[in-house]
Amino acid sequence: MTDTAFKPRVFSGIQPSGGLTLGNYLGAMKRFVSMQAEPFETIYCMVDLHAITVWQNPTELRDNTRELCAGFIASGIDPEVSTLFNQSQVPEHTQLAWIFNTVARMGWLSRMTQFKDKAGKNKEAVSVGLFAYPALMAADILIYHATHVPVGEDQKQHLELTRDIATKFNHDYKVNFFPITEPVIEGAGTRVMSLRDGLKKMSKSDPSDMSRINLTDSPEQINLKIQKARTDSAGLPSELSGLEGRPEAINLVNIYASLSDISVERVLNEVGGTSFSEFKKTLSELAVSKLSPISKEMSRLTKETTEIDRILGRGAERARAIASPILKKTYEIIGMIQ
Ligand code: AQP
Repeated sequence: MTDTAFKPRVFSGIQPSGGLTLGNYLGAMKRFVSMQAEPFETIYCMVDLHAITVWQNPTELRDNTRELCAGFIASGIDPEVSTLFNQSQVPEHTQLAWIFNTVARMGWLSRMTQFKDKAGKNKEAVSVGLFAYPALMAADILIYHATHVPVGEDQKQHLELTRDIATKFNHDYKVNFFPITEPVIEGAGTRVMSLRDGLKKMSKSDPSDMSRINLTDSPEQINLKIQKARTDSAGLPSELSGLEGRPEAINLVNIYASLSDISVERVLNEVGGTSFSEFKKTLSELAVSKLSPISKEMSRLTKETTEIDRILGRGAERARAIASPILKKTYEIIGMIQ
């Protein structure tokens, strides 16, 4: 249930940790664009401080941040309407994160599956930042008193932790200061899977480039990746029940539904009975028609570095105007002399 004591405000972020994938686009970006309307105020961030929880080459980080900003705008985020900025220009994020490091419990963070997946067997060697990542994410959201956070399915657990941190802070200091944020995880695009393995998330860090569609891929590359996408030997069913236990088939149908803004049921209604090779051809055409204009615009804007930096600087000023009084009030609640 939405916390009605707070003004409807959307926050979400993406790491500038390498090229954007179709997963980022359908699970995040496309949905960010659709929330850019009344009653919401929208704040979107390039979370560069999250990206450095694993090693980033400085030149690439700078380029990736600008490319990501171009990707936001090319996908339809209007920097005049939404506040668009990079995290490290707004120090209030890390200031509140420190406070949340004292609110979150070790046990809570130890249960985060993303940490377990990323650290693997190497827990002793990963950065402290990778472990504390969800406390910074909670600060990113709550420093704006955001009420809604559109994310992909993979971020659900981090959002629950954000709610736990807000609840504990409000309880410990006997206030109703931080909203209990609502995750917005809806539609067919919230869990886009690898094109090579229907049980694995499509991810920018997957070693196989054939596993994902990048927003910078050419029409030929998109076409090739979809043609080579793993499928099973049965054809497409007309009913949802026919997709059970077929992760690769579900994935392609979900991608089609999300790209064309129709329900999975309607997709099956239209394509049920056809072969995968036919369906892949239609899906390729759809993907190219939706992604190519974004890709072209993104590559044009990426070269406009002065303009991108100006947009990010202006966005950071707007973000700080909201974040700064919330941080000041947080310090007051805690008992810090300012
Ligand atoms: N495959 C996906 N399906 C749906 N949504 C996805 N998102 C990411 N992958 C998928 C959503 O994109 C937003 C930003 O994610 P991120 O780049 O900040 O981090 P991530 O989730 O760790 O993405 P990657 O591609 O897997 O990055 P790496 O490989 O660097 O770890 C989030 O809302 C996420 O849910």
